[in-house]
Parts: sequence; structure tokens; C-alpha cells
Amino acid sequence: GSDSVVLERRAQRVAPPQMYQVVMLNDDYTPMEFVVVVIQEFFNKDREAATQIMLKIHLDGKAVCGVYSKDVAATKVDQVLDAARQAGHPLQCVSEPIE
Ligand code: TYC
Repeated sequence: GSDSVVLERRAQRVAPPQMYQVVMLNDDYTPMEFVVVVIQEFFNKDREAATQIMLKIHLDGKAVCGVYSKDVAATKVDQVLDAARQAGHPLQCVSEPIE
């Protein structure tokens, strides 16, 4: 009947993609201003939001900068690490699956 059609449709539905949070880590050397600019540039935050995230990292040791598909999260991590290395700062960030 119509119930079995509904169940079959449900069974065919694909699982939602696993999402990844990009977490930035505190260190003692990277300038606050550099972190704010990086968060604005790569995580599409305005200056106020980027400053709040930077301060949370500074105070708590880490904070989530954004949540993305696996590929996009990996690209964000690469972009941050490249920018930090080019500027000579030890800034670290990682991506991790959520839920
Ligand atoms: N703790 C750094 C300082 O005092 C600032 C900082 C913030 C560094 C966030 C990294 O992800 C970071 N200059």
C-alpha cells in the first residue's frame, strides 16, 4: 500500500554528509591582529565577529571558526596554515568531524 511506498522512499534517502568544524588553536606568539584578519578573510566573518572568535581562542585555548563539508574544511585549514607560515607565525588549526 502507500505506507510501503513511504518506507521504501525513506530507505532510499541518502544520509546527510558528515560535517567538519574548523577549530583554531591559541599560541603565545601569533599577533591578535593577524588572527582577526585571517578569520575575516577565510571564514567570511565581519571584523566584530572575527574579534570575538579570536578572543575566545585566546581565553579558552581554542574555538570553532566555521562548519563545512570535509573538502571545504580541509581547504580552510590549508589556507590558514599557508598564510601563517608565509607570515612566520605558529598559528595552528585543525578540522574535526562533528556529532
Ligand atoms: N595568544 C595570542 C597573543 O596573545 C593571540 C592569539 C589568538 C593567537 C588566537 C592564536 O588562534 C590564536 N598574541
